[in-house]
Amino acid sequence: MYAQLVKSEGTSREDMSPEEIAFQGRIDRNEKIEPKEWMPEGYRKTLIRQIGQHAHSEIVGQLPEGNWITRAPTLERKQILLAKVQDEAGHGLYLYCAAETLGVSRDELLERLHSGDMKYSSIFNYPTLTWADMGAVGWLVDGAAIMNQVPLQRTSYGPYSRAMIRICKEESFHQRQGYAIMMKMANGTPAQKKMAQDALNRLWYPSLMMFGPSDKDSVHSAQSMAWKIKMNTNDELRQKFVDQTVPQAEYLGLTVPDPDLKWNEEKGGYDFSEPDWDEFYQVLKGNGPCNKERLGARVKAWEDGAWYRDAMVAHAKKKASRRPVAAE
Ligand code: FAQ
Repeated sequence: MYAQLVKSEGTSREDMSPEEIAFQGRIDRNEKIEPKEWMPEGYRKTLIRQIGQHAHSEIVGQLPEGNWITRAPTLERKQILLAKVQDEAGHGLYLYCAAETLGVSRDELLERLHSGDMKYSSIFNYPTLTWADMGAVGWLVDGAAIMNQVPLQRTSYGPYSRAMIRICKEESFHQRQGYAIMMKMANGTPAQKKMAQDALNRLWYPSLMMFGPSDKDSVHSAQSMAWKIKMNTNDELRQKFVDQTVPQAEYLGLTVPDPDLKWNEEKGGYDFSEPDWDEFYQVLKGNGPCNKERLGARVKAWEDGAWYRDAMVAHAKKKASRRPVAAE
């Protein structure tokens, strides 16, 4: 399996240095790699890319739901949504900390997000138009996030895998709160049920895109799986997500917007239509429905907070200069 994986990336065991071979041995034995230990430069860079993008996704991911905090239908729903959005901020912070252990600063990661050099998940470039979208985001988006993140609890980099353990616990609560909203809407008035169906129609394919391009087009999967930075391919996780979610949609009495969706007895899973990959790549290029708005909101928040960061640094410097020097 390993030889087959690295072949597609053009690296073979013969091209590896003794350190790289020893490192791969540790990965193959499921040992965790810790921050100060030797690692190949490519491993470090891939982790910074993936963990950094994951952190940015959690932070930008607050915006579509933040949009509904002031319009939640009841006080209870408002409290739950506030807690969920705050959790996403916390996830972003754990993940930035994990990335920092690889020698990149948080300022640099944010600078790269704001300049468009680093990505965040495509899903957050879609709008949340009705309250039912709060249900669909929790159910589908957090559901897809968990499907991807549960295996990442076993990822080879220690700080990332430990961050994932806590994050997954919170994401499970998020997924359930989303499904609870969908149950309420789907069993409510005909107008509410229609809103729930509309949210599913709009968010189904963008949720499938969260798993990344199909395996044949995934540029990083082979090497990332050899290094156990990724534990599954994009298509494997997408299939598992569809198999888990379709019965949940049926229970709600809603229809997945895919005329070709069909149970395949032989493979023990659903056959389903691929998302529109042209749309996916357009969103990645910055041309999705909300890319400009989302990035604009993050850049504005950064710029508006400059005075506060400056004040904190000035205060810390002043305090340090007043610290008494220890007597000789
Ligand atoms: N969006 O070769 P691959 C959440 C890029 S957390 C944007 O397959 P890879 C919580 C990819 O970066 C959601 N870009 O890449 C929440 C690469 O471009 P690059 C985030 C995407 O890394 C819920 C290129 O395409 N989760 O939702 C996407 O091996 C609710 C080629 O792709 C994570 O980040 C995409 N969907 O596999 C928050 C989990 N897919 O970098 C608020 C960790 C691919 O070369 C509310 N990440 N690209 O320029 C991963 O597992 C992987 O990075 C994948 C992509 C699976 C996302």
